[in-house]
Amino acid sequence: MTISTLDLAAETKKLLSELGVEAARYTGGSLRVASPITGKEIGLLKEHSVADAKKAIDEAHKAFAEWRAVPAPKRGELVRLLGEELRAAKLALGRLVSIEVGKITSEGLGEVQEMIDICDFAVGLSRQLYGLTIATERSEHRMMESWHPLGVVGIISAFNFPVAVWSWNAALALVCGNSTVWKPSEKTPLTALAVQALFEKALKRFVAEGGQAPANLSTLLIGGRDVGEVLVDHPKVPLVSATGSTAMGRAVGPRLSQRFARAILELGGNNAAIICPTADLDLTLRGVAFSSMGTAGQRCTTLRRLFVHESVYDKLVPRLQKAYGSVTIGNPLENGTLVGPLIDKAAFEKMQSALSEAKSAGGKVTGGERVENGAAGAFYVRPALVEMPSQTGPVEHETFAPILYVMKYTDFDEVLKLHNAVPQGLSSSIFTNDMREAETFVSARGSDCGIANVNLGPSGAEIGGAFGGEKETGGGRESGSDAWKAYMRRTTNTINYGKTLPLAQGVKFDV
Ligand code: UN1
Repeated sequence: MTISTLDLAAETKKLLSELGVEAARYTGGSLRVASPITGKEIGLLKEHSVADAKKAIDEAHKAFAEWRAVPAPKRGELVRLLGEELRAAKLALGRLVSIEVGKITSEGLGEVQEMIDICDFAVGLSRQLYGLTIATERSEHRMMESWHPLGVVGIISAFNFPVAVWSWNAALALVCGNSTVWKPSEKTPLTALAVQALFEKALKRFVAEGGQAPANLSTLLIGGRDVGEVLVDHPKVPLVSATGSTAMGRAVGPRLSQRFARAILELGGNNAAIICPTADLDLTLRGVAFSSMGTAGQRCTTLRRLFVHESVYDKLVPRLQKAYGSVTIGNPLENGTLVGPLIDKAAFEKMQSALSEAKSAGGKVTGGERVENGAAGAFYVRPALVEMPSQTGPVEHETFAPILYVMKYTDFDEVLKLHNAVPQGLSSSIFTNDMREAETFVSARGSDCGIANVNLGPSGAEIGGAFGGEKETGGGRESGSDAWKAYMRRTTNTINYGKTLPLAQGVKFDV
């Protein structure tokens, strides 16, 4: 079937109904959603007002007051049920992600798998919210830390991982005893409606099984910037986790710190890979191809800068050019497609202007042109490989599109400096079989990013590790490891079980 004859509005309707969303939620509203696959409308959503957003936060705050009293392993049971709902809905939700974002089928399903994985992780965590017991200098005293629920957690997510990023935050926030209020991207609210319906289903089962859960534990706000701003400025929201551009983070960060609220910021990346003389070039080719062209270059972790040692440059770069020239671009719902559409026209225009800047800076561009396939409002492109004489101009910025800037290097220490010389610090990788290079790259004087990999690309992280980056990437950490601590407040408790009152530091104060 050609793209222009696909009826995605009908399929979206069918999927949403299967996922438990009523048609009234996505018809007759003012927020128009189009599928990037066809460029055609698939939903018209009703938007929440600023007043609705304030009310939702007040309600969420009441829910928090009850939920924090439920024992953490019981809270975990709700997240376990959410994981079960997601397992049962994986095919439908994965397909909806593909339709709304334009991801290829395996990536749409992979996004839902990422949600299931974080639910499993959070369930285990619900019995492991440990504090320390610390040696005290006073006799007959005990000192310990406790971790307590924090409050309403605001979640602002981007179009490119429209549901997984919610789950990284919500699964942890919920087992940690918080309520959540979610504002998804205006470009991808349909998948958010579906996830909300699945959450409500899990909640119903939880209550039917005798679980204690308040209403409004997890709520969804559909709307634009004004609604997001309510989350950012509201005194009853002690933590906002926001994923998006560095420009967004620059606006959100200071507003949160102004009122001493916490921020988890996941902002732009400008991720690089260094290809060393001993790299396994077959493996490198596959790692680079997936990281740079996968998801049509629209991951925060997408590979955007490639430094290739001069001794392997002429072996690797022609092979990469061949892969760029032959990769299957088109309908992401079809088997065999590897590169789907860009999210919209604005993304296409930004890509074109980055490419013309690169040309003016001396770049040699292969690919990057629009691939026409009869769908006027959809934007398919051939991924672009740009050989650059140096790291200048557009190479220093994140363009959310499949552009890979390739640069030749000679000296390892020099390339490490170049690697770290951009303002962003999300993800990074090195391809080498030289143990000194590999270890140096992951050492303190190596990559300055939050994620540093050896012999795999910078994208496609699993949920068990903490996810996030440094510098203009914002410093936040989500998902695995001890990222849960950001969703709780720590108290230090000292308990005197003796009959005297020794003071710390030997202070005497006898009255
Ligand atoms: C993002 O692009 O916002 O590591 C997140 C990855 C995915 C998550 C990306 N697991 O590429």
